[in-house]
Amino acid sequence: MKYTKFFSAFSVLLISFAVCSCGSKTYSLKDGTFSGEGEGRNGTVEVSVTITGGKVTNAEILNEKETDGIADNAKIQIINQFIEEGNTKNIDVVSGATITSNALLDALDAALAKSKNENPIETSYSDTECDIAIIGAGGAGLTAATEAASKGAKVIVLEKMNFVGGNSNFSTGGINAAYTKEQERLGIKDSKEVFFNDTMKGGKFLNDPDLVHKLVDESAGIIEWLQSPLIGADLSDVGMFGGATNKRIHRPKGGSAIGAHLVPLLHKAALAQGADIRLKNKVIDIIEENGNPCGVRVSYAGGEYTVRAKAIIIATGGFGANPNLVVFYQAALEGFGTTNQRGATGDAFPMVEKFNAELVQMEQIQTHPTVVKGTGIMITEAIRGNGAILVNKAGRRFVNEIETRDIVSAAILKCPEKSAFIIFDQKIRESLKAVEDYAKQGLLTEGNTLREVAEKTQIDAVALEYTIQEYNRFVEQKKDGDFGRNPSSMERPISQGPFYAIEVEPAVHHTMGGLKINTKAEVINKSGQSIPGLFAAGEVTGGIHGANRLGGNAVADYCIFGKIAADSAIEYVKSAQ
Ligand code: MEZ
Repeated sequence: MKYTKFFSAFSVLLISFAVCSCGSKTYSLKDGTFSGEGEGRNGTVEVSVTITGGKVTNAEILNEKETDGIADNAKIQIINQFIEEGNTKNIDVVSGATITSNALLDALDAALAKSKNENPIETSYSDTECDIAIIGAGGAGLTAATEAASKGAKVIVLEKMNFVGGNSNFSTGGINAAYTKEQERLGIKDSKEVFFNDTMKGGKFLNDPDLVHKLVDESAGIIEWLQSPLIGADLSDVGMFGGATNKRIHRPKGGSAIGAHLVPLLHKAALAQGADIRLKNKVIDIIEENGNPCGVRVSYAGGEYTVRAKAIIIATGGFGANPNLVVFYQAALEGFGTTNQRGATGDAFPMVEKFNAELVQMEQIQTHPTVVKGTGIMITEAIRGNGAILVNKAGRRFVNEIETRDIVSAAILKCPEKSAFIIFDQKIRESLKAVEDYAKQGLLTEGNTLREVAEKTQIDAVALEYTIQEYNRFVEQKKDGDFGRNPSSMERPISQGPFYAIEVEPAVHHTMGGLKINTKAEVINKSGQSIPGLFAAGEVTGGIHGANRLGGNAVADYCIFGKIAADSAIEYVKSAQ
């Protein structure tokens, strides 16, 4: 009797435990329903996974706040594939929904891990050394990692989030560059001088002119570097953007979003060159020896460890997702939404206090004027550059739509609803592939006629029809009689249905202040000297954009100064040997 009981219990155990190989992890699965969590764009994603007979038989999302559209596709695709395959090994992130996909994969892995018989074999880290430690795997960090590793440096990249790319994942418009081969091929006349002047004017001349000269001088070269076989980017489409005199924003063919194109390429290139990229590894301190930086202290799920490094590059991004810090520096931004990913919290600033690092222009915080009301989803300026207009609820234009972001944002905030509508037609939609992502996310209000769009959005229909008629006349005359808009952004009338509207409002987009650097991307202290072995690039730095960044200059900034930071760090490492 005793033995019978033992054997039946044993056979149940045999049935309900099975071995599942999940990537590098090996699980023995136990029957039951297990929950797991991952961090998504808007908060925690919680899933449950049911194991029956040692196999995954069901998976469900219990809680999540991710946006609709592409995120929904990602959810359905990933859950279905997971149920089919029983693990996350071969599941790719869904393009355009990287953060949601990673959150879901993390949550599924966490649930699977709970059903395991033995601990999954997690990567564990211990004290180590390298030539260059890079803090942050956003655009600047990945660029620096690719450059440094391609030149033979031993590079470790520490990223606190569960995904690479940071805010660069969401960059849509493109990368500014002047006097490029692509402009020449397309017959666009531009010059470094005009690019410099546009950037300084856009920044209200608060920009550091040396840094702007560097940005402009290196811009054509960075396009070639990004297009080289090392990265393999497509930047063949050149468009018009706010505050620019000439068409100079470079983007993939057809005007698709640059972030979704460039981030995976940079990630792949950095890995191919041998950079060691560690996700969910948060730098909690920069350590010092004789008063100089000599490494970083890192915290991860398994504990803490130290990476001693000959040089350190700070590429932690801005602080647009830290409302307390935003309001501390700009009280007027209380209550504003943000386009930023959750990790953009300005973690580096307290870590560099002990080195007396200088912070500049922290109060210069940019709002992006066209962010879908109540979400953080930015609608690229490129759509206005390609011909869309802005109207208020009364159906009237109220600003030169491709003015700089500060001016357009202020004009929208003066509208009674503090929001406005982007209006465009089928031809403009077809001119910019990025719009298809908005359509997939269900962000477009569509009508066969302008009147239908007006009815659906409660815009004054008669006024809207008149506004569009007037605007189309301006397009024909190549002269905006109302607001003096640059004719290069008025190449398409709004005349071919279906017509579209998106309601938008300004939201925090780019924090232009940060660590003071020089043209070698060396971090400067309060006495004006460079801090030995400490470099910085991207949105964590301040001074390049002055009071207002031009659209397309963030990608230029992170690529150019990310690459410079890597080159300077390598030089420093060599000279210190
Ligand atoms: O540089 C940017 O912030 C940018 C290009 C944004 C956009 O409107 O697409």
